[in-house]
Amino acid sequence: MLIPCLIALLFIHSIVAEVTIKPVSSTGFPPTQVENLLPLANQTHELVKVEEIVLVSQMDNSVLVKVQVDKYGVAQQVAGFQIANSTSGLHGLALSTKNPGMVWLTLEADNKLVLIDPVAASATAAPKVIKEIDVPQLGNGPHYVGEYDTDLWVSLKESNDVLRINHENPTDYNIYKGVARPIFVAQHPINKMFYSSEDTSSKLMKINPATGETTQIDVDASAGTTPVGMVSGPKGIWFTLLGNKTAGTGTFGFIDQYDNIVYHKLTSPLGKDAALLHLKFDVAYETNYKMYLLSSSIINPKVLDMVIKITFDEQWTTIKDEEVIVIPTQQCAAHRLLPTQFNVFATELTSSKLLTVFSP
Ligand SMILES: *[C@@H]1O[C@H](CO)[C@@H](O)[C@H](O)[C@H]1NC(C)=O
Ligand SMILES: *[C@@H]1O[C@H](CO)[C@@H](O)[C@H](O)[C@H]1NC(C)=O
Ligand SMILES: CC(=O)N[C@H]1CO[C@H](CO)[C@@H](O)[C@@H]1O
Repeated sequence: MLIPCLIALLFIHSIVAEVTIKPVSSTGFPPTQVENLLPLANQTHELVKVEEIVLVSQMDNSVLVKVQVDKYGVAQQVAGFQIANSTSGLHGLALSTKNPGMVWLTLEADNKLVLIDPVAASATAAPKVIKEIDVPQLGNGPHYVGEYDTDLWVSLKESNDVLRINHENPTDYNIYKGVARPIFVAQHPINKMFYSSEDTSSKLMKINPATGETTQIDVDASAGTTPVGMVSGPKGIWFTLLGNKTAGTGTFGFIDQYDNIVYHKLTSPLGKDAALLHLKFDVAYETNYKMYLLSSSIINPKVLDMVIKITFDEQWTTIKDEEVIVIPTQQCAAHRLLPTQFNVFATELTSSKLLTVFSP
């Protein structure tokens, strides 16, 4: 008699239950982070995206990783390819605009610039070499590469120079002498001059390609030290200050068309001491005024590895919002950023991971 009695009780109970359950939409959730594991390497550096493939350079073993990703940057398939020898020092990656879909690489130890077809239709298909350009004599250590019409601009990290070389006619080139050590090169959107961040001397080099004149500009020591990340952006050149081995200053700079520099200091509790290594503007920055900054433990193991999303006012003069996203794997020496329409990627130098941050 007990069992039918219990069933009857349960039945009655479920009829009168007031707890309701229904699906919810995921909008309004905080950003989700997924760390995609890459083939193990000691140094995972730069990245570009071609169609559904993210290409990632691993420098210590000169491996190019192809990561096929979904809309939010979550890996579906991963394959690594030896580029030249394990000692060739694959580092810089840049999309070609003259050859759409093709990608420039730097082989820092082999002193070569290489144009490849990444064969983006398949993650597992090996990339193909289209063109090789030797860095001219006395130049050494091609690090960053960027394509500007028929020219490549390249930082030469070992010889402390910046190289301009015509990729259609490599006998047409200039080497501009800098100081230790040119990392990035970027063209000013208004005055059209080229600038380079020289990290260990805490200077910025300005190059006038028409006259060949170069100028060294000091970073204001009261703002911070060690300029690294540098990109062309709204109204000028934007660059980050990494700080020193013991402190970050959460500061990045803006260079206007007359070389006036404005420093912006983050104010959020985690942002104010960030060690800013790299920066990128959102793909829709012209309408949403957003940029991303990367804080990295690369020279100071005590700082947090973070992606920091900044929103400016419409004049790009005042920071209106700072959103700090702490990277799950700390001490990863976070290295480069790449925003897309649906996510932002970051490479983790020492942990062989490609982070994606997105809002589902
Ligand atoms: C990383 O470097 C160490 C020391 O040089 C080496 O023993 C190890 O094999 C490297 N690991 C990878 C995955 O390349
Ligand atoms: C490192 O940077 C901080 C902040 O700018 C500064 O106070 C400190 O003196 C610097 N340390 C060294 C060793 O230069
Ligand atoms: C030093 C060394 O191992 N060199 C080799 C690098 O790779 C090329 C082919 O990509 C070989 O021809 C070299 O012998």
